Amino acid sequence: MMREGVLGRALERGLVCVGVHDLRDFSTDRHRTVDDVSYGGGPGMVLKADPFFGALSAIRRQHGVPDAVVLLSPQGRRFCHEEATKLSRLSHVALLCGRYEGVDERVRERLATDEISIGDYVLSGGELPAAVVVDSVARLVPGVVGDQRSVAQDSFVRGLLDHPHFTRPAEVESESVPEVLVSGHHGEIRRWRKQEALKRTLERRPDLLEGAALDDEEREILRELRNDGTD
Ligand code: 9D3
Repeated sequence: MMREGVLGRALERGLVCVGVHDLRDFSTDRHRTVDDVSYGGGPGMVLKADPFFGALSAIRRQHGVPDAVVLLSPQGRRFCHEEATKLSRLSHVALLCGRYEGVDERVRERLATDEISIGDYVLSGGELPAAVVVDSVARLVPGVVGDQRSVAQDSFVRGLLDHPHFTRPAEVESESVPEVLVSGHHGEIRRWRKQEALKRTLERRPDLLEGAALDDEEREILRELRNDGTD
């Protein structure tokens, strides 16, 4: 997955580097066991601490001490763009993935510097969340995304959802492109996009508006949208 697209090109160009380590390679028995029953009983297996300590030692030996060791877990704080930005400024981040019912608490206590969840839904392990973190962080590394304007315009940077996008042909299934976009009036186009972005954000993600950095025009449009019908 990571070898495709923007991240794939970044890996090829050496702008970012991702290493994957199999915990089983750091197990200490001939069955390559990485899990065990839970102290205190209960269903489900728990990932043993030892393979994590072994893996981290190998990583430190090969690449030096990481600047952050992030445990992906449902108990972590919610991953967000700001978090991605912080991680993108570090040169070496280790991501620890859990499986089964959980990870031995000593991993959290002794190895992790951060604990992150990607959202309130249950996955079967931390590997997909780790890939999500890698993708979002890599995009923020200078040079990875060709046009830095795309990065700057991203919804969660601005605190607004995107406006609608259209490309050719002008008509699809009898649906035509909004007139304003083909009018050539750049001022009107800018205002329309702001209005659509604000409309969507107000409807779908009003929580984002709390932290949004709005300009004067956007604040005025928002006032209009909120008053719609009342004056
Ligand atoms: C029964 C309690 N569950 C915890 C909420 C058990 C459990 C569910 C899923 C234990 C581990 C997992 C595996 N998930 C992850 O490791 C995980 C995860 C996720 O499931 N959702 C969102 N983000 C993440 S980051 C790591």
